[in-house]
Amino acid sequence: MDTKKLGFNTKMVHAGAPKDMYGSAVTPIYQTSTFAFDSAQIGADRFAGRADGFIYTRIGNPTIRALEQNIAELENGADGVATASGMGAVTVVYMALLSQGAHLVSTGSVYGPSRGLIEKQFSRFGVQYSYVDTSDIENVRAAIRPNTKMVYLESPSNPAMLVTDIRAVSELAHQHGCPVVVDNTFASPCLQKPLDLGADIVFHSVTKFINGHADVVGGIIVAKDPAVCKQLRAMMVVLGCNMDPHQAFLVSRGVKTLSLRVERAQENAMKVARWLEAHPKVEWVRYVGLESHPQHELVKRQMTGFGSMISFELNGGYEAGRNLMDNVHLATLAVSLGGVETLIEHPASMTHASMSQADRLEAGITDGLVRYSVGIEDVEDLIADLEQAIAKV
Ligand code: LCS
Repeated sequence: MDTKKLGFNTKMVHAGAPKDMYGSAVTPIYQTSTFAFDSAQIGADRFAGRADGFIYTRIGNPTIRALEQNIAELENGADGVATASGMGAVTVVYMALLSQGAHLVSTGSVYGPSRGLIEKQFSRFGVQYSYVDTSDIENVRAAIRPNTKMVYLESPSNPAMLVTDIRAVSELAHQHGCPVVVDNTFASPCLQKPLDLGADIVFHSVTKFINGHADVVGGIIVAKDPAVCKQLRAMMVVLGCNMDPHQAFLVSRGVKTLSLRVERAQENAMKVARWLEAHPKVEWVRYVGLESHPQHELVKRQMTGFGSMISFELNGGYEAGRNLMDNVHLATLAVSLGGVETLIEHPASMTHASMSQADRLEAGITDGLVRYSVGIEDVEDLIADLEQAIAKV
């Protein structure tokens, strides 16, 4: 069935699913490392790309393929490449596009290890970088150099919740011949489609909203141009950071309820954000759905919903935040995000501890910032949990 013209929810459930010989309703787990060739000629043809068919699971596997094609359709891209983790996806993208002497322009407030990989590892091979506040396009314009080979955006960003105008930055970057890569993890394809906004490559930590059940780590990359998809796949294959069939099976199961989960979680998040904003012990709240968010108008143009990630700081900064995290009972004190369960964490000492304090502050990640990933529980229970914990601070 050609699902490309169907609606998002229909694609979520049906896109990419192959028909198997038994007519199974869901794509089975092809838990095999290798695939038999009917003849030496067929083996040679598959390796040469003259014949379709699977060879070896690091290169491709039907269960993984079903997920790749599903997410490619959800992102309106040519094809997808699944990876062992979100960081695997980041690594494949960097390795495919950056060579010695290349320069990268990126959002300052990105997931800590995405930045650390460039600053601590790729710099060893002569890759240069500028981390700027990409929510102001003038900073991107000023940062682009003749050797800039990639503009890498994370929007909304983790955890400062900065939003970048993907369309405007893509137009600017393309004038300089630079491809634009967007980490769409915080929004999910349900709320934002970077390729439709002009970006060239989009990727996810599927560990988060796409899988949504806090039981899998994984990544996926989707590109607009089929030739770029091939380049990314070739890099994934030689790096050996493929997804596993069992991982892919679980993620495919998660995708089917993506929009249901996202809709419920963002409804909760709006109520939690408004409650926090009105609380006298709360210093500030950053949620893209609040009118007080500096890019709220851009968010309404660029995204079809506000998602469920909230950052806030209590009066009393880090000490108060630590007290809060030690006193919540319903929210789990844990890193990660985007699952059905509510999580709370402290970026400065956890997810973004790899950045220097100066870089964090420049990126809007204060020491007192607490990140709250809202789940699909009853919102009254979440608010009651926060209320009793804040009362103890
Ligand atoms: N991109 C973003 C925006 C992320 O938040 C993460 C993980 C990654 C990429 C990497 O994905 P992974 O390899 O973990 O699948 N973010 C985490 C976080 O904020 N808490 O724990 C992990």
